[in-house]
Amino acid sequence: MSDFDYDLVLRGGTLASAAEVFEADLGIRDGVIAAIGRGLRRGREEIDARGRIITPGGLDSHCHIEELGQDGTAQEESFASGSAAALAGGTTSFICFLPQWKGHSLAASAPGYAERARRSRADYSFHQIITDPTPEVLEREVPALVARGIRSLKVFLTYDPLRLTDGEFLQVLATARRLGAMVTVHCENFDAIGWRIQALLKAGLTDPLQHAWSRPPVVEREATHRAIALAELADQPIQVFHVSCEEAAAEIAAARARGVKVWGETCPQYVTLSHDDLRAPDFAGAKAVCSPALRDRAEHARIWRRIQDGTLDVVTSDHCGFSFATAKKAAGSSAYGTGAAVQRPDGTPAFNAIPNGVPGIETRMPVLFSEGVSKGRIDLPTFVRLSSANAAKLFGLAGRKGTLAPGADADLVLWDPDRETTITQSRLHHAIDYTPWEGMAIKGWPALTIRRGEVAMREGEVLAAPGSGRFLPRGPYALAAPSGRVPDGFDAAAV
Ligand code: DUC
Ligand code: ZN
Ligand code: ZN
Repeated sequence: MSDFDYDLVLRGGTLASAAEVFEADLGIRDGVIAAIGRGLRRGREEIDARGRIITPGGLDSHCHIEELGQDGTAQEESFASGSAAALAGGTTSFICFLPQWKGHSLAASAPGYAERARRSRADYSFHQIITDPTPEVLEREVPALVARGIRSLKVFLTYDPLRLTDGEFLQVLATARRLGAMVTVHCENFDAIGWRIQALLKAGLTDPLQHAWSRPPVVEREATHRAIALAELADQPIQVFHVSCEEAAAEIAAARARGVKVWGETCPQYVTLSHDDLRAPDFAGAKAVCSPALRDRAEHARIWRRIQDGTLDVVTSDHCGFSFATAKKAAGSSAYGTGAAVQRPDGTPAFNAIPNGVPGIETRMPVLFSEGVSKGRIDLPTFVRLSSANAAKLFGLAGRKGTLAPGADADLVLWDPDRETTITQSRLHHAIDYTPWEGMAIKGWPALTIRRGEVAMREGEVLAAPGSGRFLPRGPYALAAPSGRVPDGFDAAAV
């Protein structure tokens, strides 16, 4: 019999779960939470957590890491660097994307991608992107994938090499319904964006700001409405990715009021960055080019209201890093672009050739904590729901991730809630050469990150080794199940 009841005890911290905030000790054994209570017996190791807020480790359910392009390129952010950044910012697990290249089977797309992921220091799972839903893909490959524990699909309604037609989207929805998988959707109208881009280029309007002009809120609202309507028709639960504006959020709220199983995600960029960032001089606006586009500052308060009323109940990073010098400024090749490079007289690309995406896996939790909790917009349980617990429920990881309960993985963040600091590129661990939050004042910072019972980050130093993260297989779960309501009682997806 060991002298110790626990491998590690966090003593005297303030625990914040998705439901409540209370003071207690937390005991960890074999990588899982073994006990929560006052006056726990001794652990082999002890950490004095007085003055710290302890939350579940973050689950970032939307990030692009080391994606492989059809042209042989890999995104700069590797699994080793991206997961180091995740842990440094309090995120202990993430869900990234298995690509499908159009014209290829799932098996033939991005060969070796799942093996690359084994370099991760954080736990991980995948959403499978579907760009080419052939019968072989839908009837054979996707069921095999679900059997391996990859239980969510991602579809794009825009981007030329990625987008699906409405008919293809319906087929994906029907397949997911049969298999009990969640579908996530990038909602923007492809043709509307293309039409606006051509007109802007013709008018000689080529600055990064015009990226936002090419895809105003109505473009997102229309596609969100359509995605929800088609999901309702097929009776398939969906999550609308990266909601940037009230117009799209209102579509989600209206559908939920009708009982549709639709959820909304947003990202820190949509409550902190704006057109002002796209206007930055010396082409620096390119650093803030992402899709959906950043909106006017007035939109921030509307998105906060939709976070507060629960319409947008997951905050992810949509981390999609492209370095400024080598990719943004040089119109680096990426599926996340909207056109052939038109060079401007100074050699920089027109807005439509700037790869879309911002790096934010490390700053997601601190920005949300600071702007949300420290500024009084949300309470700690809401912070926990937004940063981990709701994503865990939505993607089949409830009970294991995003929770402070015996039996759950001991993924924890010890926050110093009073630490005032500044975000700056030099302190970040990602592989990208800038952060769009450079110079932002933050109150509240992760002092320690614990992943499955091990200290993975202490005061900015990442201790978890590449390869120590684990793949998270996901089984059937209630939120992904259809509602059972189909128009006229005729279940077209079942035929
Ligand atoms: N939006 C981005 O900005 N980047 C990656 C994909 C996306 O939808
Ligand atoms: Zn997207
Ligand atoms: Zn994305």
